[in-house]
Amino acid sequence: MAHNLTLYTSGTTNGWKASITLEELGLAYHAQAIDIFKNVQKESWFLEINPNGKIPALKDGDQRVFESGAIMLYLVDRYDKDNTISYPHGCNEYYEMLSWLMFHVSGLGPMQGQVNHFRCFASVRSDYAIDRCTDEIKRLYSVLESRLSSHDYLVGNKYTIADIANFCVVRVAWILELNLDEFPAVKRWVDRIEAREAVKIGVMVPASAMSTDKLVEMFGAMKAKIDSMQNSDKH
Ligand SMILES: N[C@@H](CCC(=O)N[C@@H](CS)C(=O)NCC(=O)O)C(=O)O
Repeated sequence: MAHNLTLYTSGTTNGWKASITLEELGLAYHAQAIDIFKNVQKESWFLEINPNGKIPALKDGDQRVFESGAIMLYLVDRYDKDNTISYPHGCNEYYEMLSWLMFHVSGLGPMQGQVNHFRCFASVRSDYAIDRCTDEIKRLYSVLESRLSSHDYLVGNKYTIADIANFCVVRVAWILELNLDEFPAVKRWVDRIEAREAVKIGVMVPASAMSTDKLVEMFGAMKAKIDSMQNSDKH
């Protein structure tokens, strides 16, 4: 099928969901790096593509698609005719796949974003906020654990976009100091997905994406800064 794909992205969990999906489908695309630290995603030309002012965003010819979950669904609807990483519309597994995708986009993804914020980016230290979000994240990981302890993948026994979406945040659980040894089935699933060629390439998109070693260093420094602050919670 003819296409003209540009992915606007940076090397973050949400960006990886789109780049891994494109790589898994073997699609040719142009990756345009967006420097979110310079707020390029809030510029008017970008808001024409994603009115929500966040990466990732996709253009396919005249079609724009924003929100990582919508981008993944668009790509498999249009280009995964053999259902290599998806299920056909209407079957039971299709709705199971949607369920795990929504679990991610409305629960795990945003909650991990909140822990990241309070643990690394906040200008004050709030142990209450960190603990509250971390408890919820642990609960969500235990939901994944219970599913993956009896299945290799989240839906049926096939790797799909539901796995890609959830994997992209779980692979950086170390940012939150979550020990995946507490979730052994999740850990095996992360290792299984991390070993895929398309995943190895997708997590290094765009070309400016940082390696895991660099990310560990950067987040380590941010966490040390928060640790050095006094807890600001009022008692
Ligand atoms: N719900 C959005 C979240 C996207 C998102 O939060 N992107 C972050 C990078 S991971 C971003 O663009 N941050 C910069 C900003 O919020 O201005 C999605 O799933 O695509």
